[in-house]
Amino acid sequence: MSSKKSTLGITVKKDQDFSEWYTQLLQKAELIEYSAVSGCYILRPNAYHIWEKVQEFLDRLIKADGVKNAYFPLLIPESLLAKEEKHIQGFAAEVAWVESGGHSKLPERLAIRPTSETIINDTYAKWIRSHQDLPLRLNQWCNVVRWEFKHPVPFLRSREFLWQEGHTAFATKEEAVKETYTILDFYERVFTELCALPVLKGRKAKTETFAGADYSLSLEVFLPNGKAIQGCTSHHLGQNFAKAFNITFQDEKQQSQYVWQNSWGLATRLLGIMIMMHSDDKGLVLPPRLALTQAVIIPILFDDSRVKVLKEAQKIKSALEKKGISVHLDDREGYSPGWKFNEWEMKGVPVRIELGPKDLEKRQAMVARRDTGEKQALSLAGVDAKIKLLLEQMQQDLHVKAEKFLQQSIVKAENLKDAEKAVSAGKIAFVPWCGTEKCEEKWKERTNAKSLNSPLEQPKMKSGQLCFACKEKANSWFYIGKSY
Ligand code: 87F
Repeated sequence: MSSKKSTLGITVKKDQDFSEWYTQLLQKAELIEYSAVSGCYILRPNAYHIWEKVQEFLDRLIKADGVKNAYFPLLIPESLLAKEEKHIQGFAAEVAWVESGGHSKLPERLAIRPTSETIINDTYAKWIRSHQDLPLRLNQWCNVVRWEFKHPVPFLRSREFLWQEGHTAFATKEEAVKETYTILDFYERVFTELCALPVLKGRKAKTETFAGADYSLSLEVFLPNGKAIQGCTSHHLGQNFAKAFNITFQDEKQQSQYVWQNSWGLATRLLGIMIMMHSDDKGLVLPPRLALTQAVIIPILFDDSRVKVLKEAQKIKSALEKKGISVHLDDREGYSPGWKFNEWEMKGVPVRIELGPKDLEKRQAMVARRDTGEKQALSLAGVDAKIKLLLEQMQQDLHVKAEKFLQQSIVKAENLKDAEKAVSAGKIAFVPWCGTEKCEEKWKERTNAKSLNSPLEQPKMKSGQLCFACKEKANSWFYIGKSY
C-alpha cells in the first residue's frame, strides 16, 4: 500500500479545534490542494463536482425565470472601475491590477474583476435604447479576485473564487424590487433543498448594505464554530449605476428614463459553509444530492466466494444505477474492507453497502449511513428502492439536524446585557434595533458582534418597543452575532 494513498484520519476533533479540523478535512477528503499563492486554492474533482451541482440547480431556476447566461472580460480598465465611485469605496484596497503586458508597461492599469457591475453596465448603456429592450437580465459564471489581507480560509475567504453574478435592468422599480426577492427565494432553495442548510433570510442593515445599492438582501448561515457567515446577496441598485453609466431608455410615451437595476451573487463560499455544517470527526458528510458517489459497494472477498460475491455486487450496482443513484463498486485488491470503509467515510459517500459470502447466503447486504453511522441488514430483494429512500431520508435528516442547531442558537434579547451574554456564549442574538449607525458603533464594540440581517418576515413588534441598545424606538428585529 503506498503511503501517499493512505487516508489516515483527522487527528483533531471538530468541537475541540475547529479550524485545524477543517484544514485537515479539506486535504484528506481530497477537496482542496494548496497552490503557490496564498489564498488561492486548487479545487479537486470532489469539490468541483459539488460546485457543478450548485451550478446545475441554480442555472435551471434562473433560466426558467428568463435570465440568460453571457460572459464579460476578466480585465476592467481603471477608468471604468472608477466610474461609479461610491460602489468601490471600501473595496479599493482589495483590487488586484495588471500593470504590464510582456515587457511594456500598460498605458492604463487593468483591474482583475472583483465584480462586474462596471463593465456590464458600460455595455448595457450601449444595448438599451427602448422599453422594448427591457428587461435585460444576464448572468455570468466566472472567477473573481479580491486581494484580501485577513488570513485566508479555503472557500470562505479566498483571494480568487468562483461565483455567479447576475446583472439586470428593468423599466420599472417594481419589477426590479420583485426580482431581488425572487432571486433570494432561488438562493434559499439552493441552500435548503440542495445543500440541506437552513438560512436566515433577510435585509441587511444600512452599514452592511453594498455601497452601490439602495438595499441588500442576504441569506446568513450560522456555523458550528459559533460564527455566522453571509451566504449570498441580492442587491437592488436603484438607479445608481444607471446614472453613473447613463443607461436610459425611451418609455412608451417617448420619454427618456433611467433603468432600475439589481445585482446578485452566490460564490463557492457555499461549499465551505456546507462542509463545515455537516461534516464530522471521521471526515466529509455530504447531502446525497451533492455527492459525486452516492453509494459505495464494498465486497468482502475470499478466494472461494469471490466470483459469486462480485457477481451479486455488480447486480446491485446496476439495479441502483437504474434508479438514478451513482454507485461505485470498490473491488480493489490489497486494501482491507475496514481500510476502505474509512476512506469512503472520509470522502463523504452517503451510503455504504457491504456484501460478503455470509450476507449472500442470507440474501441480504449490510447498509451503513454516513451521517448517523447506523447499520442495517437489507434484504437484496428491492434493495434499490430501499436505498433510494434511505438517501432521501438522509438528505432530509441533515437539514432537520442543522435546523435544530440553528434554532437552539438563537436567543431573543431585549437589552444589551442579554445580547452580550448570548453572543459571548456563541449564539446569535435576536434583537429589536433602531438600525442607526451611531447605535451600532456602540454595541459592536461591547459585543464583538455584527448585524447579520433583519428577517423578511418580522415577528410582531410591541407598540413602544425600544431598541435593545440605545433605548430609542426600535425599528425592526435583527439578528446579530460574531461573523466572518
Ligand atoms: C472588492 C473590490 C472592488 C465587493 C469588491 O454582492 C469592488 C467590490 O463591488 C465590490 N467586493 N463588491 C460588492 C459586490 C456587489 C455585488 N456584485 C454582483 C454582489 C453580488 C454580485
